[in-house]
Amino acid sequence: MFWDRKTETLKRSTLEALQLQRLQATVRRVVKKVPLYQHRFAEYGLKPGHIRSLADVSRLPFTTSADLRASYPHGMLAVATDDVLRLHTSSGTTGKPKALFFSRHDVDNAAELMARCLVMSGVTRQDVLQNMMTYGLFTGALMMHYGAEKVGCLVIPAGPGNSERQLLLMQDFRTTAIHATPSYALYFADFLEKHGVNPRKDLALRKAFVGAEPYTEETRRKIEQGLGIDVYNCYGLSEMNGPGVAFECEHKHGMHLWEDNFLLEIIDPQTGEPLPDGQSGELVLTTLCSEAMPLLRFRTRDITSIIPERCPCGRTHRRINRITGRSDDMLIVRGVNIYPQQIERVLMSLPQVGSNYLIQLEGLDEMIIKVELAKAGFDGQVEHLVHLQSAIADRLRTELLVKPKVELVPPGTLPVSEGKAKRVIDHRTL
Ligand code: DLL
Repeated sequence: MFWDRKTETLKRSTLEALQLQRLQATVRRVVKKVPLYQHRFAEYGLKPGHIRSLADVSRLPFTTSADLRASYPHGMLAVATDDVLRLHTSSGTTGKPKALFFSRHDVDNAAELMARCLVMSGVTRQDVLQNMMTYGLFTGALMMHYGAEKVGCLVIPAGPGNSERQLLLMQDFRTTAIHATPSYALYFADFLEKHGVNPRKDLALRKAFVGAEPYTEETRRKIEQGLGIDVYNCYGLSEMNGPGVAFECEHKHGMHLWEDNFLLEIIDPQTGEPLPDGQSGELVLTTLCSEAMPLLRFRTRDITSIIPERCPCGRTHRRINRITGRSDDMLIVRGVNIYPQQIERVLMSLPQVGSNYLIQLEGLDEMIIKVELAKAGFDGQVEHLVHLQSAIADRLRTELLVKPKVELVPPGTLPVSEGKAKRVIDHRTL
C-alpha cells in the first residue's frame, strides 16, 4: 500500500535529478540566510555555483550538534521568526539544548512523510493508534500524531507511562497500533503478562512502531512475541523532522529513507570520507525540503549502512540497515571498544532474561551488568541462578572480550524511564 505512490516509486534518475535541484536551491538559500554557512563557505572558498552534481555534496561543510548548540537560540533560522510555527528542542547529555524550528510547510511535510511510513506498513484510516511517546519538546509524539491524523486514524495521545491507563484505553477503544520506545514496549509486554492479559486474545493490537533509541533484532523479536504483533522499525532525529525519516515496509528488512527529502551519505566517522554502499559508517543527512532550518551534511553520529538492492515492495528510495550504535556511545573498558548494542544482543537472545538491563561502570574500570530475570526465569533454585549468571558472563566475554560482572535482579526492579532509556551509568574514577 502506498500513500504517495508516484513519489515513493520515482525512477532513480528522476529522483536524483530532483535531489540535485533541491540541493542547489537549499545551498543557495542557506548561504543567503544563515551566518554559519556564510562563514563556512567563505572559509572553504566555496560558492553555491560549485555544486553541479550530487557528488559535489562532499565539497560542502559538515554541520554538527555543536554547531547547533553554538547557534542557540536563533542562529540557524533561515526564515523570519514570524514564519516559524513550531519549536522543538533536543537535549544532549551536556550543555544547552538545540533549538529546532518548523514552518507551516515543514510541519505539513513532516506529517506527509509520516503518513507515507504508516501506510507503507499497512496502516489505514480504520486503525486506532495509541501514541505512547512523550508529548512536548521532543518531536517523537507530535510528528507521529500529525502523520497518523493525516492518514485518518483515530489517534489516542496517551503519552508514555501509566501502564494501567494504557491498558484501559487499549481495551476500551480497541487500539490496533502503538508507537513506543523499545524499552517501554518491552516493559509493557511484561506488564500485560503480570496482569494476566493475553494480547493475542484480549486485545486488538496488530502493530507497533518502535524507535527513538537503538535496539537489536533480538529485542524486536522479544517485543513481537510478548505483544503478539508486528514491530516496524522507525528512525528519525529532531534535526530532520523527528520520527519518519526512515521506516520499514512490509518486508521489515531495512528502513526506506525518504530520499526526495533527505540526501543520504555514509562516511567514515574518523576521516569524514564518503564510504561506498554497503559499508558501515556514520549516516550524514542534508535536508532537501526544510524551509525554517535547512541543514547541510548533518553528522547524525548514527552507525548504519546502505542496502543498495531494490526492495521487492517497489519503492525506489534506498534502505538503511538497523542503527547499530552511535559513533559517540562507544565505551572503552580496559582498553577494549564496546558498544552497548553488543551487550543487548546477547542478553535479549536469552529466554531467561527479562526486559531491562543496566550497564554500570565503576571504580578503576569495572563493568557490572545488572540484568532483570524473566518472570519464568527463576524456579526457586539458587544453583540455577548461579549457573545462569556465569553463563551470561561467559557469553558476554565471548562477544566483548572483556568479562563483566553480572548481577541478576528480580523482574521490574531496574529503573524504567518515560522517555529514552538510560542504559549506561559511568561512575569510573579513571
Ligand atoms: O528520537 C526522533 C524519533 C522519535 C525517532 C520517535 C523515532 C521514533 P531525537 O530525540 O533527536 O529524535 O534522537 C535522535 O535517536 O540520532 C538515533 O541515535 C536515535 N534513534 C532514533 N530512532 C532510532 C531507531 C528522535 N529506530 C536519535 N534506531 C538518533 C536506533 C534511533 N536509534
